[in-house]
Amino acid sequence: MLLKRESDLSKALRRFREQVIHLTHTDLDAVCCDAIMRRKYGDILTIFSSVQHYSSYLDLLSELRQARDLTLCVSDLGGVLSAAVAIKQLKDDGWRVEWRDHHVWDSSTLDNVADTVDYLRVDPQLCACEIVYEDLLKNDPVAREIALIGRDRDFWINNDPRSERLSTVINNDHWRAAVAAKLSRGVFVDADIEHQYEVQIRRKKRIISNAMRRSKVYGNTAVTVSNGYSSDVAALLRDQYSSQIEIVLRSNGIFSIRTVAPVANRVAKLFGGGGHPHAAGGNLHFSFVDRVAFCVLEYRLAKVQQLIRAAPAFQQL
Ligand SMILES: [Mn+2]
Repeated sequence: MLLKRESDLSKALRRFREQVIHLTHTDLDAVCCDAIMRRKYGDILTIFSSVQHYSSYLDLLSELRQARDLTLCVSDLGGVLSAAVAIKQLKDDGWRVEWRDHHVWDSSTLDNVADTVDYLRVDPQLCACEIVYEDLLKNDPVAREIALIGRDRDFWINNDPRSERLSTVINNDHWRAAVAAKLSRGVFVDADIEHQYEVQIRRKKRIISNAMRRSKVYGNTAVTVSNGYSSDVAALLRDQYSSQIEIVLRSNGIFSIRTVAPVANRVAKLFGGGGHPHAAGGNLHFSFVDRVAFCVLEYRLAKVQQLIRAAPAFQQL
């Protein structure tokens, strides 16, 4: 079952007769987590969410007060302290809660969530789908292959051409769910996926070339705007400018940051975000006025300048 909007959640949950609800991220790692969960549990209710947004889904789930035999599996989402309150409510309502992740958690959140959930595993050495594979379907060769594809993309190894194809295809929830379902049946490529890949690749080329055209360099930092494909854009910026820090902004103020030094998650944390040492994301919370000003000022906007200055300051520590 695929959740389309937040408002659909209560309806979907009422209709849902099975047991496992999967709250996960939006990238290929998350889709691979979902595929392995489906392979293990059959029909599950999946919520794909951005890192910035997922605790609002936890709040919603906890407000619905569905006191029946349900298991919430969270994967590929870093812990935030606000999540612990909602999780506590779900636990009080009798839910089972399992959380598998590979982001860097701060220790107080880790302790707090560990005390609340039934099972927690956070291992930054693996990607999330490898943790799910190891925990749930260790002896299953298809699950292993799914996990390897997730790893190939998530750790930017890019040895397996299927991982680039699949991560290109899964740029909306419909395709995330479709690919997860296919992978769960051991289908890694088919005509449907190939066709969607061609469609997406044309769109991707257009978005990336716009992003490169709008890029600027400040010292070691390359910055641009792109509403999508931030990993690809960041990698291209580094290629083109030999930069140490790459910032990819969305027009709503959400940003991705990549750093050569292991400081990306620390910079992102200053702006309400988090992630990995070399790749993280946060939010500059553009107001309406900021958005308008950003169209004119672009990277000279004060909030953007703050971010551009924050990363090199960390790097010199
Ligand atoms: Mn991941």
